[in-house]
Amino acid sequence: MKIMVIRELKTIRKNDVVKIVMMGRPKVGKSSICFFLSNGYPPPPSLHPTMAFDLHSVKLENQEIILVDLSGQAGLFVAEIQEQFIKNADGIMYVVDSSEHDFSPDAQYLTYLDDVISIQVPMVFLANKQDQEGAKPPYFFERSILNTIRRNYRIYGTVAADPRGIRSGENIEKAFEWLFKTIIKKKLTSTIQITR
Ligand SMILES: Nc1nc2c(ncn2[C@@H]2O[C@H](COP(=O)(O)OP(=O)(O)OP(=O)(O)O)[C@@H](O)[C@H]2O)c(=O)[nH]1
Ligand SMILES: [Mg+2]
Repeated sequence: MKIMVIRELKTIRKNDVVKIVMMGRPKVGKSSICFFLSNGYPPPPSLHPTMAFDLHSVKLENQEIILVDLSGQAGLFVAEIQEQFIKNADGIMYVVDSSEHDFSPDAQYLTYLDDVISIQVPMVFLANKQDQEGAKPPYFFERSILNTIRRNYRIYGTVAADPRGIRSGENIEKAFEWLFKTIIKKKLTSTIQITR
């Protein structure tokens, strides 16, 4: 019996663009996170709200990754093109503003995700704006809106753009790396061929 892993690994690394979709309500920090990941430093405070979507390219371990930054304005009523991005995603980054009070729209959003995209697709949940007063810690989300999630997920408390410039970038790369590695591992296991 021969397990053809190495050849498959090379194939994945060379040809497959990994597609990650950023989701969440308006102004939670999705574009700031994309900016940080593509540039390595925080964005200027004057970021404009995203219209429909933006695409960013990031390289990690020689692998090209496309970040699809969806506008939060549409909420659950995403246009067809946005839904196509969601359906074709290899991984999801879901972002919340941890200092908000009501997260029921996010719970609704996550249920919608379960309807649209296979639960095999991993998700990283970013409890962003941890620098703000009253920000809920990651375990708050674990106990409230994430306790029914069946997909493989991790949660990170993050700071994309601290106005004081002290904590900007906190946990962003760590969260991204977890998602990337989980996607690659999943791609590998689904392409492993066993021959006799
Ligand atoms: N205090 C604080 N502010 C942040 C953080 N991340 C982003 N912001 C600010 O939040 C505002 C909105 O950020 P965006 O990145 O544009 O949010 P978005 O989710 O892309 O918003 P839409 O495109 O409208 O969906 C900006 O003023 C950012 O500077 C953070 O971690 N802490
Ligand atoms: Mg945006």
